[in-house]
Amino acid sequence: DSSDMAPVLDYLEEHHADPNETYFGQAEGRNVVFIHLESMQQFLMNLSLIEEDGVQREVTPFLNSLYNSSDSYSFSNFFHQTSQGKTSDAELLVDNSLFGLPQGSAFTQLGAENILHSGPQLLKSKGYTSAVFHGNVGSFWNRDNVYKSMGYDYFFSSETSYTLNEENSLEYGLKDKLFFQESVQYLEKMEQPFYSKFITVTNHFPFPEDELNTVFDIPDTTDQTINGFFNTVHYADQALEEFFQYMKDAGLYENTMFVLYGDHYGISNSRNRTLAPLIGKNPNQWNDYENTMLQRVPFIIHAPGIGTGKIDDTYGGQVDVLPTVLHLLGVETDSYVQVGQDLLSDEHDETVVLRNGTVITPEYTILDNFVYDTDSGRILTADLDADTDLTKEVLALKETGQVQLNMSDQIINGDLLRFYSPANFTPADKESHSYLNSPA
Ligand code: GP9
Ligand code: MN
Repeated sequence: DSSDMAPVLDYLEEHHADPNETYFGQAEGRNVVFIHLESMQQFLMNLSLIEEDGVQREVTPFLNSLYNSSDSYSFSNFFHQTSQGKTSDAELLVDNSLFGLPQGSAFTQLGAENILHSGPQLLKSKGYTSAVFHGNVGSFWNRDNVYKSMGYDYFFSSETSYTLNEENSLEYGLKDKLFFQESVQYLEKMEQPFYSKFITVTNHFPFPEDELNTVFDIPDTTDQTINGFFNTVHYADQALEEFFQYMKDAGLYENTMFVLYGDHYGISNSRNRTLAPLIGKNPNQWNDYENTMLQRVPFIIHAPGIGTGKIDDTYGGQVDVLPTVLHLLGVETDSYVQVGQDLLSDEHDETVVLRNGTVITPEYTILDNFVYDTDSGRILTADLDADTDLTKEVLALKETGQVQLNMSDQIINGDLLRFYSPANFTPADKESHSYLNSPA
């Protein structure tokens, strides 16, 4: 009930990271374009492979150009925090600064009746309109219901805006290049500033070989899934480059802040040993520490013209995206219920918790009873019951992670946002959207 909200608010007051003056409001008034990069992992950044013709080529040349740009805040130690809800968990994390649930998908359990304080709804009072673009059926992951609670004004899906057929689509929807090409006409007509999200699909397991996609002479491992992955990743990178060109042609590029994130791993742990040599790792020294390190995903905020960009090695995760973005837009977050922290804040705590309870800091990687040195992978202890300075420190970090997860779970499970409303906030008007009449 409503009294459950008090401890959450106490936690948030203590946990809040104040914005850094240097970055606060740097992108004020800009459009925001989130790009949900299906199954993209951080090891792809600046990775080159030798193709069949013997020439060394970058797998993601366009993403790399964004990653290395002085107009980008790029993060090299950024982790996905998803679980069984996969894509939908990543969406929940990014739009709400709340975790998905330990089991199942929060999206499918949530309904249009839940109260959420999501990015699109919070920004309404700042004059933002909002939209999601996804070349698949709107009911997948219960999106058509949950987006109403999140306050999205428009949802462009295959029901409203894209015609799918055998040639133009794969298992999870419209191929990325066609998806971006068709989407810009709708984006152009939206009132500015807008908060929008593009959910890509082509780089999805099983990473199918396809006429349209065969563009990279794929590495020839014994695992077709890995080979295919590099192929669809490369295709997605080209699609992205085309999208940026459409944005320039539409005159929308300069005044937009692009927020790109990988949603979760594409290559599962059972395949990582085969992947290892391609990314400069030793397959014979493979363990859960190595698997955990591969849960890094790209996170790039690209704001044309800012010039103060950097590759930031701060440790963080998807739960930190919304406060980071809001602060760049010049929106204070101290009265909002967000369990993440601005990654650009000096007060940001570099204790990252994954949904399974694994904790990663710049110093320690804590997996069950094992503590590894994060840089080297050396085991520091295999016994958390031993009473040492190290175990005391590590247990406290584990607790920090657990509390963050618990707070988030309490908010979702108790629908606690019913009992608290930040200043200037009006809950989403769910009746006003059918999502069948998105602007054409
Ligand atoms: C489907 C797509 C796939 O609409 O977003 O999601 P995933 O399988 O990655 O959760
Ligand atoms: Mn996904």
